[in-house]
Amino acid sequence: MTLGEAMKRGNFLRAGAGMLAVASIPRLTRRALASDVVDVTLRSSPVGFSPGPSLHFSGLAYNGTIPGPLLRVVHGQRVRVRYVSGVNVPTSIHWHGMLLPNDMDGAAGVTQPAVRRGGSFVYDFAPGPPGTRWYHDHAFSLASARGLFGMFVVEDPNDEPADREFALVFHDVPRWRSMEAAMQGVSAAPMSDPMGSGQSMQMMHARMGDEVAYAAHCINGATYPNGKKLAVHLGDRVRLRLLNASPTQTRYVRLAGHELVVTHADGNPLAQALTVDALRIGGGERYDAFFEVRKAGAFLLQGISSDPLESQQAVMLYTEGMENAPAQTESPMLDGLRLFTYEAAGGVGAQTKPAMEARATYDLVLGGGGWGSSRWTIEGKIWPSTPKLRVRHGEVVTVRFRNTSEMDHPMHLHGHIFMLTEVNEMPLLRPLAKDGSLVSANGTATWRFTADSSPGRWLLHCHNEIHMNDGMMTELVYIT
Ligand SMILES: [Cu+2]
Repeated sequence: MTLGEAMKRGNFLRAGAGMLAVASIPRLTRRALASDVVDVTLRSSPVGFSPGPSLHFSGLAYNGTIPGPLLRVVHGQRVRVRYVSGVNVPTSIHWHGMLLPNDMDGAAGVTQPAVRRGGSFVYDFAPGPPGTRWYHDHAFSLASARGLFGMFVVEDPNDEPADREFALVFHDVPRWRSMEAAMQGVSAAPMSDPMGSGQSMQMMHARMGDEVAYAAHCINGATYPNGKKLAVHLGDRVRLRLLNASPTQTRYVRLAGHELVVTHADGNPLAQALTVDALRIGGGERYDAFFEVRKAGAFLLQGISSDPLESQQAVMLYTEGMENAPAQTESPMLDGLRLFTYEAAGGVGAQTKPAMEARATYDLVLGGGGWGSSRWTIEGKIWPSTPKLRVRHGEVVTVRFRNTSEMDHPMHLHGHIFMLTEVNEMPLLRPLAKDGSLVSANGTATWRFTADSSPGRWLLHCHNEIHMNDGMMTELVYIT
């Protein structure tokens, strides 16, 4: 039986669902043919979600699991995903970070009608480019915040092999009342960034009103120590695929006792790998990081934040025989650590500064979000009144964001990979290929890309669910 046949017979999804509990990804055979079509059915339904004892929530799930099944193909294969809705809210599936035909993008009300309960939609495309991508609901009903998301790995046949590979989805369970309050700008939840992340106390107060409080922080559907422990061997070179699927929060992640070599940002290879102690992962972002198991023991891969519940967001790795050893942990502070930032990965240097973009095609001011305000704006407007970005096919487009608000915005562009060329007035020596980037509070960011995707309407929005639903969204429109 070929891999394609195995997948067609349904082993693909069973393997995917199993791997979520296990997190480990077995390597696929290389015999897969480019002509293979992987058939997948995703069914959404309400579920009781229990990431740990005495933690019970009502959520929405693809195929009964939160996160949804890990989808994995070899680059060159096609997928045909039949989505069937079993939930009462409008839904759709967006394939985040993929370059695909516009009508497959899954933006409800923009590229397709929303799918209603009992209805279905078939997504048929060749997943790419290779790398760590993901999929989630995109119908503006907050359904992704309730559990409709999963990782999608497009395996790159040219990647250097790892001894072991783990797919880890960081996700959070919001307190719904605080989510609703945040939509109105009157939430009392505090900011959760850890000490040393560069956010001042002053900002902590300024930001109150739009932060969301969380009832649980999870990795792959479980809180620590209820998740599956991950077995590694001394000397292993381990690849981590990390996704921050949080509706609103930036995640800081650290592996106790080890440094991480970051190789990919949003699934795309970095020009130069970066060795760090901790990663900063904005909402919707993915990072691939390698580490070498240098000593026997048990150690935690942990989310770091000032939220007291953040200790739930950890998973234990252990070498042979150390499964029940006390796990090594690290302090929840970032002070003095080498942190993955765009500036660190892309390099900033006064001497060899490349010329700043002479003139951006589009200058976009991000604003809004005052106390009691339910408006997050682009150029002072909220969706759908925001100014559209009109581009011609083949045109090189630069978009410069200036954030005048007190919160970071993880801005995301559908259907394109852009180069992040400037951050906070500093040009990057090695621009980063990404599909989203944090535009920091009162900071700037510049994207450059060629408008060579399939013609149509491509959304550009903040990936913070509150901000997107409160209006911080526009679109890129191809004109002829
Ligand atoms: Cu935002």
